[in-house]
This record gives sequence, structure tokens and C-alpha cells, in this order.
Amino acid sequence: MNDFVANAARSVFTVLIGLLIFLIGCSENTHKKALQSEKPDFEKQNKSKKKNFKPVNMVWIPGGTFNMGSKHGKPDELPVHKVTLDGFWINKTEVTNEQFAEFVNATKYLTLAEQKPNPLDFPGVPEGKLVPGAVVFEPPPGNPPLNNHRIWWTWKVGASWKHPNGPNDSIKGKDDHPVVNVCWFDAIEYSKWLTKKTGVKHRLPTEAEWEYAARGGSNEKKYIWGNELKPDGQCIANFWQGRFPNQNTTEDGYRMSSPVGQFASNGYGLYDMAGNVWEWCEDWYKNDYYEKSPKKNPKGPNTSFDPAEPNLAKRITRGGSFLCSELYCTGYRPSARMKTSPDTGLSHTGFRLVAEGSPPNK
Ligand SMILES: [Ca+2]
Ligand SMILES: [Ca+2]
Repeated sequence: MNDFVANAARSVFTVLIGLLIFLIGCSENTHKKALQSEKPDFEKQNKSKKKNFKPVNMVWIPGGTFNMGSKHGKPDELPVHKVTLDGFWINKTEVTNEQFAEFVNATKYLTLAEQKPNPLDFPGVPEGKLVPGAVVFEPPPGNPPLNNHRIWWTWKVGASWKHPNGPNDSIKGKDDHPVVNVCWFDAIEYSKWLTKKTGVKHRLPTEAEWEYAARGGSNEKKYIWGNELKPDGQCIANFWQGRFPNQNTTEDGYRMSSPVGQFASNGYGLYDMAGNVWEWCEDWYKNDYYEKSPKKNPKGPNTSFDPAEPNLAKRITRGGSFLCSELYCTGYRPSARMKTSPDTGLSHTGFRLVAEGSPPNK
């Protein structure tokens, strides 16, 4: 991708987040007393909202303990360690274009990929370089080496959730496809909107919640459905068949994203936890986090570190996408960890949410 544009976008967010933290700090004392006096009522109200929460398109994942990580994956999936989680609600499918459009229509929200960077934040940078866009998949011809992902990703001016592969592409007829080119910050805004709308906290899943939900109760299996990638020769998720990045045999029926829920669900009734599009998680990425992570409800490290790009802070994405192949990333394994700069929208990355409502009545 274009490092210049990506770094410029990152700087905008550094400034904005700094400002936000400052503003939150300023308002904290002013509101503390008021909040203290309101606390009992607020808690009562909140408890009642949680109790009456009627989740839409969500499944309750009962709390429990599982083995997180894999001995058969990449070094950052080690060590395999026991993690215990409280129960939570999670979307059955990735958030779709239709669902995201509802949020945008209600709030007039502009995703980061649609926003033009403010020239005042970039003194000296030519106006023409400050353009909105996202990163799309455009491989060079032939059989390029697989050791440099930058050669098949391109910064595309005009790419956004409405135009997944650039200005000439659209989501017409794709209401039921997962929304893509939404960055981590966009997903957070969507979750805040749903929290406000329902009165129950919605948020991105933690990495541990995501893996626990993806495994569907099948602890330590290599894939969500078992230990074979294609049981009985059948593709049961949307990933890449053929020689990545130029030969896509579409054996699974889909060259790019598929409508959500086209393949069998996992043990918890969740769809596309393997493949279709990558899904943002709440956590920062740190390669050795599993060595010291809390055993109960881990929420990720306080800071990010990726040895491959030490100066770039990244959030976790999980589950792989229609671009994951056996030859390259194998991201559709439930233990596979990916990391992406939180301000970057990509044409193979979306999200799903969890909610903190009470468990369903038995
Ligand atoms: Ca496919
Ligand atoms: Ca997925």
C-alpha cells in the first residue's frame, strides 16, 4: 500500500485520539459528582435493559474454558494456554452492507476511507496527495513471490465500503455481503451506535472471545469443522483455491466475498467464522502476548508490537478471508492471528459484534 497516504491517515488519528483523550480528561471531574449521584439509578436502569435485551441476529455463547492457540500454526499462536471466559452474545454473521447502511443513514457517518485528510494537519503536503481511499487487492500478473504482500495490495483512491474495489465498483445487489473497507475506528463507531440504540453495550469481540466462539465447542481442532481443510473434497467455507494470487479456481463458488451465511454454521450456529472476510477484534496485536496473558477474560495487551513492522501499532483481525489460501496465509484456521493498522480499510476486512446483555431465559 501507499505508505505515504497510510502514514498521513495515521497521523490524523493520532491527533484526533490525543484531542479526544484530552477532552475526556477535561470533562471527567466536572461530571464525576453528577455521575456519583446518578449511579444507583443508572445501574438499575442498565440492569433492566440488559435483562430485557432482545438480540437480533445474535447467538448466546455460554461461558467456559478452552485451549487458545495452536501447536500447528505460526509462532505467535504459541503457547497453547487455557482461557476462561464469561458468556456473551455474538452476531451470527459478519455485519452486512445492509446493516452498515442503516447505521450510515441514521447517523450520516462517513467512514475513514471516505474522509479527505485535513490539509491543516499536513503542512507542506501537496493538496493532491490528500485523498480518501482504501486498500484493495490488485495482484501483478504471473506468479509473484509470496514473501511480500505489498505487491498485491494497492491504495485505491475512491475505494470505500460503497465501492469495495474502487470507484467503478459498487455494492448494488450485495446487501447481504459483509461490509468491507471499514477500519477499526469505523467498527467502533458502529458499535457505539448500536449500544445507544439498544441500551446494551455492543463492542468488538476480544481476540479470546472471537477464537472461543469460532471453535464452536470443538476444542483444539485445526479447522472450525475438524482437522481436514476439505472434508470429502468439499469446500465448506469461502477461501481461495488455486495458486495465489492469480489463479482462483472458485471451487467454493465465490471469487470474492459471498453473501453471509452461505456455508454451514459452526457448533454455536455462527457463520463464516472461517473465511469470507477478516473480522476486527478489540485487542491490540502483540506477537508474544500469549506468554503472559491473563487466564480469565483476557482483553489484549496495552500496547501493540509486530516484529515485522515495529513502528506500526496494529489491532487484531481474525478468521481469514476469500483471499486466504493453503499456500499462503491459512488465516481461516481458528487460531490464526492477523494484525492490521486500525485506520486502514481493506477490501477483505469487515467485522461482527458482541453484546453484553443477560443470557437468554431457559
Ligand atoms: Ca472463494
Ligand atoms: Ca469471516
